Amino acid sequence: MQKHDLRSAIDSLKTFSDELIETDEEVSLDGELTGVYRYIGAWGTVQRPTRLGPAMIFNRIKGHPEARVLIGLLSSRQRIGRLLGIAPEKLGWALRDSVNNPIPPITVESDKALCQEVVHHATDPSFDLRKLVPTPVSTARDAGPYITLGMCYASHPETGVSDITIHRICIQGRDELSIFFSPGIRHIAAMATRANELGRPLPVSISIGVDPAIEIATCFEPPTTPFGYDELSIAGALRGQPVEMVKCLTVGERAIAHAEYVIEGEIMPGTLVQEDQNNNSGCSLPEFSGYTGLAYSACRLIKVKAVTHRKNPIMQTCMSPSDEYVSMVGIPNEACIIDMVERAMPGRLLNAYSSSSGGGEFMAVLQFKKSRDTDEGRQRQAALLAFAANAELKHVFLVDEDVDIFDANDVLWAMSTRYQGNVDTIFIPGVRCHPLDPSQSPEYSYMGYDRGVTCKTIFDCTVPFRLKEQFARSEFMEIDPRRFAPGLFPDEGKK
Ligand SMILES: [Mn+2]
Repeated sequence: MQKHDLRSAIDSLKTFSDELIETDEEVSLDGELTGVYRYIGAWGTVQRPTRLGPAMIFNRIKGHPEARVLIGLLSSRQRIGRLLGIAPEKLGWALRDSVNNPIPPITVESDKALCQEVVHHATDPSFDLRKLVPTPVSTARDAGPYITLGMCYASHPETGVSDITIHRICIQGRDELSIFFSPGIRHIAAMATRANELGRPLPVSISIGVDPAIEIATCFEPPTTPFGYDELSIAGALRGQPVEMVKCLTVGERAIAHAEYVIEGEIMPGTLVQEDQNNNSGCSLPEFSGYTGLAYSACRLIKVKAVTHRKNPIMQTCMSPSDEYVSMVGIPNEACIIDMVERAMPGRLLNAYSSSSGGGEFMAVLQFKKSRDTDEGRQRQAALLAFAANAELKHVFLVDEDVDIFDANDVLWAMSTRYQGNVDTIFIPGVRCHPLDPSQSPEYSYMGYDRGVTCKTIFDCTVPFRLKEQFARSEFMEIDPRRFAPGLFPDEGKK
């Protein structure tokens, strides 16, 4: 089934019995919706107990009679595979191919853009983001309602090159948003900085509720997608057709034409916002690390000019510590690692997994095949390349071809029987990584490192090539089990 927007993606999920549930029970956006979904299908680094489960649509939202809210669309690797028509274990490879064969977005006329079916201008005195966009507050400590799946699109004020990225966006007032740019390498941040130097606002569109190919492509980072690479071209390649965009009505930028909601606005020069200015909670929201982030004192301010949306819009949201974030960030990270290692040493890396345990960022499992004695040690070179591909990677686990990298038990089995701590651990201390891991802090390290500086570590759980024969797993007779238990294997093809 061809997916071109959120609704066609939802329809395609309805053809599976286990991927989507709906409820007509009224739900509050004030912590209740996320509290429910934690038990339904959040997974990832979310507080236990939680589970891997279906996506969920809430049909009745307290205070928002017109809207529905979808959560967890991408909160399962199997579901993403089904949405994109790709085997779940091959997603990293498919994304890597898409990066190398980009299809740029195109612009369609306004009358073909479903996102502009209904238009609200901020000049209208009754305009209020808090009423127009049903945005969850995920916990009582949050700074406010957060738009967690807003595709921010902006262009450089001088060169005109465009970029799309998901940022942490908090509703601050009737027509004001704060946007958090993590310090360093973010491309829209660089555009906003240049516009600020020129004393100009930077037009930005925030598209919410889009084709899932767009949501995953949006999460690519440099060096795989350097400054000037429009990540929407990756979505075009994944879909085999260009993403359709439309000119915004009130600012000089484009938005995703079939989005459920589009917020049009400008990142203002010379204005910084305290993220928790409305409640002084000191917190932002639960982050992918599984911990709540600190409120940032110097967010940029977006002055909103308009909200446009489809008729009966579907708000889409995610919980940052859920498997939705793991997949959206982790699968592009896998593509980056695969691309880097394949360029350097083709044919040896069998697969890569940015695991749930690390929130898709901190931990990767690399499956490496040693075929000759000169491959010994090359697996560690592959780990170094993985660190180069993803600056926020902290731990690399190296395993052999007979280990299931998606099964944490199997990876820890390899660590239990193919790893000696003093022989197979490689420390790379004092490298800048990610401040959202609380162990990457000056208080934690006796070395006195800055926040976000860490010891990157390689855990080499591969068998030394010369000892390979001594490490063969016990083999069982190869049998087709379906004859004996047909009900247990309904969907699996013959091996
Ligand atoms: Mn970029």
